[in-house]
Amino acid sequence: MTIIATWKMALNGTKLAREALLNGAALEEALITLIKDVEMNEDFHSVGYSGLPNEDGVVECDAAIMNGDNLHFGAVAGLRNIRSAVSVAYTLIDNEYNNFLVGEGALKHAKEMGFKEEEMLTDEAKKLWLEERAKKPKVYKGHDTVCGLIAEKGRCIAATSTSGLFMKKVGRVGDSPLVGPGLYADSEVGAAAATGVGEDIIKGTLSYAIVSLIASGLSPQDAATKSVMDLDAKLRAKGEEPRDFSVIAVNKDGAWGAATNIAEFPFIVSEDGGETAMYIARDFG
Ligand code: SD4
Repeated sequence: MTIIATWKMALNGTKLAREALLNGAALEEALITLIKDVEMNEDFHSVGYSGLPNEDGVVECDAAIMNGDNLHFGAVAGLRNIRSAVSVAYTLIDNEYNNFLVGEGALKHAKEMGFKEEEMLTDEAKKLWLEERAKKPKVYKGHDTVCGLIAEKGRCIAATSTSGLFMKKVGRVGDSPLVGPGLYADSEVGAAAATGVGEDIIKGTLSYAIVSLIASGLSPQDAATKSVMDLDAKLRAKGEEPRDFSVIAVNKDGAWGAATNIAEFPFIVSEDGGETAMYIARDFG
């Protein structure tokens, strides 16, 4: 059993997911436990409750979950007033249609499913928004998405959750809820997920690129490194300065990898059911 998740903020959630799996929980339940732990924590300003808001001061969340057994997925984008966007995404996963809901429709569905509407903007996040708004020009700050992958007994699943870029336009959607760029899982191969500037991650369909490379015979580490290097090089070749992107990957046997084009990308792993540990990827490695 391998669990891998992005950023230091996923440490506690990964521990909870590991315990859940060791106690016999389904993979989906364990992964949602991981993501939810970050969504609910008001100390983390880039995911769920207390996320940093859009330019109008409203928290809008994106999330998705994908089951590699049947390629089913559920996703929401621009979801307001609900603490756990990934839990809402999960309610859509086995639909034949309507797997991806946005904005008003996503909120309407969440309420129909019994989720409680709550204010997502904390006093601290509001203070940061007011400070940022007072500055000109507005800038996008570094912003971390929680992504988690689990591979166990021939099953691979992936999930993501984010409040997106601080000061984004109302309705802006990044890569995180998009199957292909933000996450991908295929139990015959492996799974991958990405964090960083969605506009660049989308250009490289990064998570699907990694899973395709694993399918062609690369290890998760080599696939992660190659996909990040290739996208970085491609953007430069086209005259663009690449923004930040980092990825995690796992194959169906539980081998894992991670890569980044920034100085340091911390991520969390629990391998073979063992204790969780933090690692740091650097320089595409
Ligand atoms: C987005 N990819 O909305 C997200 C933000 C993120 O690390 O992951 N930051 O573009």
